[in-house]
Amino acid sequence: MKCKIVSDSSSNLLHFSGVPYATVPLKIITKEKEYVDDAALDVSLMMRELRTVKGRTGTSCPNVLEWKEAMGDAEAVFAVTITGNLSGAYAAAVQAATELLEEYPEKRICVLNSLSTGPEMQLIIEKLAALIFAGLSFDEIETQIRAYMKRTHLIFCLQSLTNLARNGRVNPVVAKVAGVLGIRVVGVASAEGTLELLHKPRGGVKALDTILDVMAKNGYCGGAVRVAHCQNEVAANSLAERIKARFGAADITVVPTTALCSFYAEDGGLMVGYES
Ligand code: X90
Repeated sequence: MKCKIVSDSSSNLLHFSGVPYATVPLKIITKEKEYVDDAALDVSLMMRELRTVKGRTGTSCPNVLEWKEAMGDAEAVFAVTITGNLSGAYAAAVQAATELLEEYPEKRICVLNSLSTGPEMQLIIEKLAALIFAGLSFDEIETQIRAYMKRTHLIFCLQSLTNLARNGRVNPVVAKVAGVLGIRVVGVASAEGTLELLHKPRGGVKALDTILDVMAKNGYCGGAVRVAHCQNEVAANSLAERIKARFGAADITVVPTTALCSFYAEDGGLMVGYES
């Protein structure tokens, strides 16, 4: 059975080689314009333009048809979505799978709610690719990936919560306190797939140490790490070096965020997916 992986663009992974792969884009919406989170978009230009935009800005998730198109050409599909507690992307993917299976009952489709986003989705996608490559059956892959997802986590450090708060994705009172004081926040994807804010480290270096401490406390001991950064490659690389030095970790990669994660993580934001 030929397996395809489909994810939404919040994975920051618009291309993936070795297995059939596609992303469905989320969109950033302003009064004048819609930015589609695909490979054609210039993310730094979008971020510059958003600074001067007046009025509301928001996002929208892929619809059922978009998921169906991405899933439809494959015999077997694993779809990985952003947390269903902050986005409609998961519900739309489930609906797409239901409709496709009614039309083509011989297909196999498994929709995985990451309860997270960004680099934690990246870890899940990479593991899926390895399981597919190893030639496991669809059911074995599903069992193994669900077990793996219990060992993956997301921690983030953001310099602004403005877009998350304005779009109702984080408690507005908490966001206001952090935002008004211009404070960095370190938080994690909670078990329910929502934002949980943990610390307000003072200074960039302190923030990196806080990330390492939280990872260690949460069972990290040298496994794979995926870092995504919004226009902050210097901090992302410095974080990667610190993780290598402290935990002797070898498998660490750094990528820039694409549009959706850039919009919510904002300039300077770091997102870290890791294994426990
Ligand atoms: O459906 C939509 O319009 C998309 C909504 C996305 C909302 C949240 C995106 C967060 C991106 C921020 C730091 C990580 C948060 C982890 C939460 C589980 C990046």
